[in-house]
Amino acid sequence: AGALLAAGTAVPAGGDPAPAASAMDTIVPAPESVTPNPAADFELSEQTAILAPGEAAGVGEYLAGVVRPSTGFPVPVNPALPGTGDIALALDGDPALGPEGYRLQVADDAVRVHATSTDGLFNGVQTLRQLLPAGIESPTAQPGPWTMPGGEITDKPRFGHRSAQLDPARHFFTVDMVKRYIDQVAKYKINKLHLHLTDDQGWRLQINSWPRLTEFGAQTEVGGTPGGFYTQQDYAEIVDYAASRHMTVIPEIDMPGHTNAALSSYAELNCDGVAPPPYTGIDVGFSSLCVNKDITYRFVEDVIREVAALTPGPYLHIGGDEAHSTTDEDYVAFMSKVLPLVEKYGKKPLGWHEYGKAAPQGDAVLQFWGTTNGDPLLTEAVARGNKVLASPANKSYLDMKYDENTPLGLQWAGFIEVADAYGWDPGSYLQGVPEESVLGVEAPMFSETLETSQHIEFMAFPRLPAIAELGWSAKGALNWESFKNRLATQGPRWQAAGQDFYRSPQIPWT
Ligand code: TNX
Repeated sequence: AGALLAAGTAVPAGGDPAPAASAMDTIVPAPESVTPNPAADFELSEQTAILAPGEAAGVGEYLAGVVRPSTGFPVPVNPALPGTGDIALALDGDPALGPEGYRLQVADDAVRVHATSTDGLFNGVQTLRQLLPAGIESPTAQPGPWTMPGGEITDKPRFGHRSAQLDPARHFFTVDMVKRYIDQVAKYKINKLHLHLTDDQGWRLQINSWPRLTEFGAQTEVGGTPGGFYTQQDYAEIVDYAASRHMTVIPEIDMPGHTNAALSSYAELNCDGVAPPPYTGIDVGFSSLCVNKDITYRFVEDVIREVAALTPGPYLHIGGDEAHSTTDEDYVAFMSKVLPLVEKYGKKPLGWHEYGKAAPQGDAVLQFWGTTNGDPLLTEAVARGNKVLASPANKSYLDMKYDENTPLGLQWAGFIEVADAYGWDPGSYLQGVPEESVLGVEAPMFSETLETSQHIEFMAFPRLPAIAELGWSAKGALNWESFKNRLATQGPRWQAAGQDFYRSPQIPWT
């Protein structure tokens, strides 16, 4: 593996860099099948319109929004008089490609995306934009020409669940920062956004029945700087924006641990009736809801009811991690009361894998965040019929440092360079968890050290695309040599978009 770590290895004997692969071969995540046809290049021009009839119109408008600023072309959607050289999005796809699959054809006279659903069209559009020159990502007009390589791509995901996580609890992120990240990760066909909304350092979602959670419990963050929170309207705006990027929000309310912000807001939630002060450090495992008080469950039910009502997606994440100050017996008693509440309000439970101790029912999902393989909680979960969301901390955690020189991040799960993030197979990595029990993959990013969008981008890119490829591409397509060369072509796209990223020495950046 040493040779893989050297930068710029793709240099043939003559000393010249290898010629850039045709753009058809540079897509991240790798599509299922790619058939280039160099005789059929397409040029997006002043005349190009987008034809997206009926329900496809929303994806058509989205694509127009991507290409108008950089090309400066009008790119009308569904004009009365179609021009020539159009891009057609049609809901006439092959059902064999599944609900998220698509077929993309680039010919000299037209580009066509076929899918059975608007999710599939949206995925096809993400591939389409990667076939255009990097300048297409710019917010301002750039010189063309806007040529796309001819050929055909058929594609569908390996796993239906491919999530990114943000932690606005440790450092608060504004609605605009969340939207910016949604747009950045949608490019890699991420389809779920996990929001870690509560922790010791802050409660970030307004709960009408318990207003002090945000009036008091949201005022600070790690380091003692002012925090912040999402009003219910802000949260709805995030949910809607995510939906417009074909992404489902999974809200996390962490319990019974990671609850100092709630405990400091309401004295009555504490076993001793005394509210602790707000916490602005980065320790974990010291706080717990009071398992033996009735008011705890009135609180939890009120919160679950309000969050469920605001959340169209099927899952509600109840945390459950690092409850080090709760005994196992109390933990199981607590979860046994809380899990039925999640179901009562129409949601499926998702939780960090420790909550397997409470033997949640079959439709519950365990999110594995460990670093050591062979956890019996996972084998027991599989036997009950639970699915597992794979986010091993030493592979998929975007808040780990890349190496000892990384200025941001933590290192409790080790350093994670791009090749480490990419170097595992979610279908076979977890001992005792067969591929059919794997729901998908997640790239979490806890924010003890992350405060700005630039910080988020530096940690997420280029590792998030690595995790996204593991979630999307067929097992047979996972290949580091291929990935690093394709990933290299993303750098100019991020630069054009004004987005930061880590210039990993493992990648032969173009
Ligand atoms: C562990 S991962 C935690 C979080 C921390 C994170 C930092 C998990 C379920 N819990 O509370 O923020 O490490 O990487």
